[in-house]
Amino acid sequence: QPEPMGPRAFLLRGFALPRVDELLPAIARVTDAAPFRHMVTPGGFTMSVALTNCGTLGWTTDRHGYRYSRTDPATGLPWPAMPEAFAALAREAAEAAGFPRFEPDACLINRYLPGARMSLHQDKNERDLDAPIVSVSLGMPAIFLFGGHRRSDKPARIGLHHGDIAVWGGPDRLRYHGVMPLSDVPHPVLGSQRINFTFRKAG
Ligand code: MD3
Ligand code: FE
Repeated sequence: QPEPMGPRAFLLRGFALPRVDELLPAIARVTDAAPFRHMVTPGGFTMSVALTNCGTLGWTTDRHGYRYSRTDPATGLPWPAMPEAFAALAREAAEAAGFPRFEPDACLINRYLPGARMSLHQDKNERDLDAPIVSVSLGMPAIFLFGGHRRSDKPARIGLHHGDIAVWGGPDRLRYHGVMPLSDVPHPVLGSQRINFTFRKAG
């Protein structure tokens, strides 16, 4: 029973809950090999969100710009492989939202501690803007800002909770979006953090 947020944007409340027990050890395997780190934006700001990646391509930023890279800039090694439990969940969620045959090659994992936020932005570093983006939220709740096609469009506020999956495609793929500063409402399993992972077809 997907909740529509836009013509091709859907919120699947609790869709990941049956998979959390597989997802958490898979996340731990990724972050053991490629730990969360705070990256610097081209504007010179250190992001409050810490991130890592798995899959063939990983999203990175530094003073020179945003890009997808096959290797972790911290080690020069390839990003950890995408766990099979991740890929399967992303395909199922995309299918439930009307995007069959989604084959993500990139998974960006964001970690929010209390106070961390993400300002309004568009995701447009991916080559194939026709493929959807699938995002999974775990841990503390967040207020997601879902805007329009201009930065000045007033965003809707949507609560994202542990286990929720959102899928964005078509005309909704390029909407401005962000996350309000996280309040500290510890989660019974994950404690004082929120983990969000987004699946994309980047290459
Ligand atoms: C809506 N992450 O990593 S995920 C990002 O919760 C990012 O960490 C947020 O925005 C987070 O780029 C939100 C949901 C998301 C991702 C891509 C979108 C929402 C989107 C693209 C278009 C519209
Ligand atoms: Fe984004």
